[in-house]
Amino acid sequence: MPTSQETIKEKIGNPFLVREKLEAAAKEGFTSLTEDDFFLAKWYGLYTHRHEPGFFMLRLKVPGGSLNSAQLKTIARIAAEENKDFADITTRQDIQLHWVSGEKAPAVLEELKGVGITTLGACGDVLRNLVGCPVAGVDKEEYLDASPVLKEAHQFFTGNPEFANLPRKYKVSIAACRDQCQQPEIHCVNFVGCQKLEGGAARPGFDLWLGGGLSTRPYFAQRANLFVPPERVVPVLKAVTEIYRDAPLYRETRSKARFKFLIADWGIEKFRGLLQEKLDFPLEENPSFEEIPDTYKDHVGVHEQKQPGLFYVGVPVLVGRITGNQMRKVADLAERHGDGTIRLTVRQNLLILNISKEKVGNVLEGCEGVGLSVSASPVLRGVLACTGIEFCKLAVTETKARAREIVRYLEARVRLEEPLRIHVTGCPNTCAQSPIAHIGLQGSKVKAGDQMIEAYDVALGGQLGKDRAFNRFIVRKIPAAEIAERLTQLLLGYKKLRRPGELFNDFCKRLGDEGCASLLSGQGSSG
Ligand code: SRM
Ligand code: SF4
Repeated sequence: MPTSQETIKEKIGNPFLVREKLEAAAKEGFTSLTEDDFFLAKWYGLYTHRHEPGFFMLRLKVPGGSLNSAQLKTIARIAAEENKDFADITTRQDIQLHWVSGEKAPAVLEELKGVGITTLGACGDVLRNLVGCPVAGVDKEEYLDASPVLKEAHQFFTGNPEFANLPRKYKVSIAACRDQCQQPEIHCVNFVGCQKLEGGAARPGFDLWLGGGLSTRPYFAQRANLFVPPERVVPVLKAVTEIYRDAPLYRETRSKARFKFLIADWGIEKFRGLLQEKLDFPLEENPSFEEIPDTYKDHVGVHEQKQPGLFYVGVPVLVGRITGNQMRKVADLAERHGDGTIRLTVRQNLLILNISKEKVGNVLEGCEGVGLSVSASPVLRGVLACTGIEFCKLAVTETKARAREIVRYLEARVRLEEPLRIHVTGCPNTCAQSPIAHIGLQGSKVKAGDQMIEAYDVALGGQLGKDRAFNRFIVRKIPAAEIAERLTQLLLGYKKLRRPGELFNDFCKRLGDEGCASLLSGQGSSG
């Protein structure tokens, strides 16, 4: 029995074809569209707002987070003149605009298309924005520059009718840095940079990881023990995607339709067998791949590129929200002092690339001048927040404003040496990737008198790399108004009780859940 969403998709065949209908409907402000049409509008990156009928969120696809200054200026113009003068950088290196009015949506889409930005397949049951390393091509240590492969995969899948109707959203990363900053542990399919050692020679390529995902039932991706050379990434990804697309079981229950469940049910060995059957070249084993420890990788600050004399500047953007003026300034700095190249990161930040040594100061000063200081505190650098109740129909709580408040509160009270990942997510869908945070805050509600008020469940100890672990819920339903103070108590306790050099997660493990809960309640830091 197909789900109702499957029936809607089947009715139209190729959901990308809904565009004509959307354009006609947009002329009268989308009033003729039905709920089914709005479901399909997601294939164009268009979502209705939680509170304001007639206004939309528009998700712009930015493959590998790679933008140029002309594109950022266009986004800034739209944000400033058509919307409410801001945009959000997302955890998949995209940009979301809110307050896009129904009438203006077609013109906005045309304008974006004019500068080479698509929204096609930014949402919907398709391959979502391809996540990559934001310093691909300039990173001194990378195994190879994965940008051409990522671009090829983006071009192959975007708008491709063969892949317009997958069982569910489908997330892929392709990156070849040594830090694995694309977080291959958490996406459905991942091409992870490596080198294969063969008779004393090292061949750069990718290790294939399958079946990661977060939300209410998180899974880490598993290594398939397969080496994929760059020229075979797209054929392998195509075959993997066909297997998922054509598995009927995963269309029966929407909540079980994600790729992670298929891998968990079938196992890697069975999947490898099916993959080999689809390919006309032999798959290669990858026995020499070594997992890396969890390193903090946010690209913030000034870094030397592999190109002699050139630098990139990583700019933290608090909770990913950036104003039209800030976007214009960043675009302008990138143009004047670099070559116009800008990259977005999965940590909701941005980078300006290709700056010569003598211009670095100008870029830092220019950013500072619009409130984008590069020398941010560890909590500001490490915070992520999803959209939350401001616009999101699934939200239980506020997120971005609350995260800002937490950052300011902590900055004034706790001095941390190293960055800390605090991820604030407004419901159990975990769009801010809360299960992998050092401190994950998940929106919930709690009874206060005869009212239900906003609260957060607090989870501690998430990490990536070879000792990967999802964080554990330690205390549930802390009233929202108390959360900043409770976190302050936890972190002051950490500072006081930690052993020399002890990292936050190791400290939490040593203290145990009860000890952490006691610190969170403000009672445990005296010893
Ligand atoms: Fe998400 C749904 C925002 C990354 C798991 N997500 C939504 C929607 C579209 C709400 C809706 O369906 O009505 C949110 C948009 C509200 C709005 O108005 O802005 C939304 N998700 C986001 C973003 C913008 C959060 C952010 O502030 O960065 C991220 C956009 C990424 C992008 O550019 O494509 C975003 N969402 C994620 C991630 C993290 C990731 O991809 O690395 C996850 C967890 C990883 C995963 O998918 O396993 C995630 N979003 C979900 C889910 C739960 C899916 C599931 O399998 O259970 C939903 C709900 C759904 O799909 O039914 C959801
Ligand atoms: Fe919305 Fe929940 Fe995702 Fe936050 S985690 S954007 S509240 S669906």
